Amino acid sequence: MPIHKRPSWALPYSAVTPERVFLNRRTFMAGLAIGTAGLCAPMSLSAAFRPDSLEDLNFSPAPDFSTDEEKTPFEDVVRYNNFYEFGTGKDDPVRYAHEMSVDPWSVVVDGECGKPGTYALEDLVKPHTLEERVYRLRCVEAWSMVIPWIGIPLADMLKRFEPTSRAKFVYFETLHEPDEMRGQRSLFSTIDWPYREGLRMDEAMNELSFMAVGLYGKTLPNQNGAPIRLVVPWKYGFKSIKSIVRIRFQEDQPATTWEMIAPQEYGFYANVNPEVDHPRWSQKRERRLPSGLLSPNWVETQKFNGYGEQVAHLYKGMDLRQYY
Ligand SMILES: Nc1nc2c(c(=O)[nH]1)N[C@H]1C(S)=C(S)[C@@H](COP(=O)(O)O)O[C@H]1N2
Ligand SMILES: [Mo]
Repeated sequence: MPIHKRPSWALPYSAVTPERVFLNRRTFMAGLAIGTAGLCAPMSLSAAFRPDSLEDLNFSPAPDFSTDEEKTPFEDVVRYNNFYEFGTGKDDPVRYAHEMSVDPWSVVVDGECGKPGTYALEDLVKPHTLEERVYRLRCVEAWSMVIPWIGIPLADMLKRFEPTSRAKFVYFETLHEPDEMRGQRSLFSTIDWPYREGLRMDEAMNELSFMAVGLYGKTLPNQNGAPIRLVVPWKYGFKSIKSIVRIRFQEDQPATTWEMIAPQEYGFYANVNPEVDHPRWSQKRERRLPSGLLSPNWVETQKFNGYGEQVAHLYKGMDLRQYY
């Protein structure tokens, strides 16, 4: 049996035949699970997560958009996560995200645009060449990672939907599927599901905004937001919404999950900023993973997470203490 099989959109366009376009990933994965039952995942990874089930992607490196800082090891990127749909513990996503089925997957596009509709994942991704971008990810909780993402510039994807001049914001929504997402079944959850995020249109169209479908050369693990998630590297991690099922163009600023929960602590803009502390902790530095008790690996937090050259102009004349 094949060891590596690629989703249709991972192949060069010339290699995509009509049959392959509809290649059923779930059927393939089921076959793989039986075929490799005798192999073990590395002991350091949860039994529920099988990195061998991830599929290789074709991509070209985008060095102009990538940091050459040391990458956070794969094991940390896929084991230490925030994905409240599966629980609030850092290891809940790696343990439970396999309960979410990601194939087939489609995204509803609506609102102020010329090409609304329900798009199959393949149709969103196929027209684009995948890029690899190594970005810093800075969580509002003061830890950070350096992750090699694979995906598509968000602007390139959004332009295909032909946003109208009334589109001032773009809104994103995560899958709402309590049967598959145990955090959504929890009686203690403070989140009004689905998880929601949004960007101002000029932020969405900035060259750094990225729609990721993979990391470390493979399709996204479920715990990292499979099959498609946003990556906005100059903003706190909670803006980088996972497992997206809706994209809506709108005139008004959308309500977003963390702002809805605690507006005095988390704003709509959420730009990384060491000068504006969180009400309950400092944002001046961050633990760069891997980080342990004996070697926490503190580093200085940079304004706009070090991406000021590309994005500072978006906020000219705005008081970043007011618009946090
Ligand atoms: N749907 C959804 N998206 C989400 C979250 C979440 O709980 N649910 N957590 C966010 C937060 S707080 C962070 S720091 C990043 C973490 O991404 P990672 O687990 O891939 O490192 O995902 C963001 N996207
Ligand atoms: Mo975060």
